[in-house]
Amino acid sequence: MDIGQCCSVVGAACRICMHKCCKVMCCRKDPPARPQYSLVCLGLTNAGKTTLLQLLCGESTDEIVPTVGFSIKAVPFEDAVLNCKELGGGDNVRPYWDKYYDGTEGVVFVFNSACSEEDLQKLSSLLHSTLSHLALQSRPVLLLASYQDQEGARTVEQLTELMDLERLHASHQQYILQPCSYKDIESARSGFLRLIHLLQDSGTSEDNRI
Ligand SMILES: Nc1nc2c(ncn2[C@@H]2O[C@H](COP(=O)(O)OP(=O)(O)O)[C@@H](O)[C@H]2O)c(=O)[nH]1
Ligand SMILES: [Mg+2]
Repeated sequence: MDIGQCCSVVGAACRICMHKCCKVMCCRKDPPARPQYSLVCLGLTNAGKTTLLQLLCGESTDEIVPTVGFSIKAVPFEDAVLNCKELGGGDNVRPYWDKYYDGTEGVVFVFNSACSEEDLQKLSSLLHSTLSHLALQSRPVLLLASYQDQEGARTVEQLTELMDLERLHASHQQYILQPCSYKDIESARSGFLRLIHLLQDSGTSEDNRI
């Protein structure tokens, strides 16, 4: 084989290789789109909302400052991305919560499950009055009973009774009651996964894929 023939064989081999590489690159599929859902994350100041959302995102909680107004966090899960709008929980902010309900597909309500009896009664009233709003009535709800690391934290059975949660069933509101704490973030995560199933069943996010 002379030099000319040798060059044309090498050239042909290169062309075949390039063709194969291009084919592999063009046919590589994007990862499947994950639906995203818009949630409001509610609860009193110091309930642990920011802490839980940051831990779920794998972020440090060393420098958490009180949430002023609201903040939005995209929390990624395997099957969905939850855009959580955390609203400040102070007395001066709660009257304006309903201004932020537009487009809400689900609700996360975080509370201190080790609080005093009196505070729990107040929390219960706040929960029921909040969920009776027209924009939230038919939305699935995740109740995160946080502070389970504290002495006196209530169980699911105690909270169901003390917070009169059967009323939610009676009004056909789907809810999940999930005990957790900042030391047990996996429990919080499993609550969110159950919420994602409810959101998928309600099928609201079809046009919302990312
Ligand atoms: N013991 C305990 N403390 C918590 C828990 N979650 C949050 N905290 C603490 O409560 C304080 C307020 O938390 P933060 O996330 O800012 O509450 P937010 O106002 O609801 O956003 C912080 O000092 C947190 O470290 C928990 O599950 N157990
Ligand atoms: Mg906060």
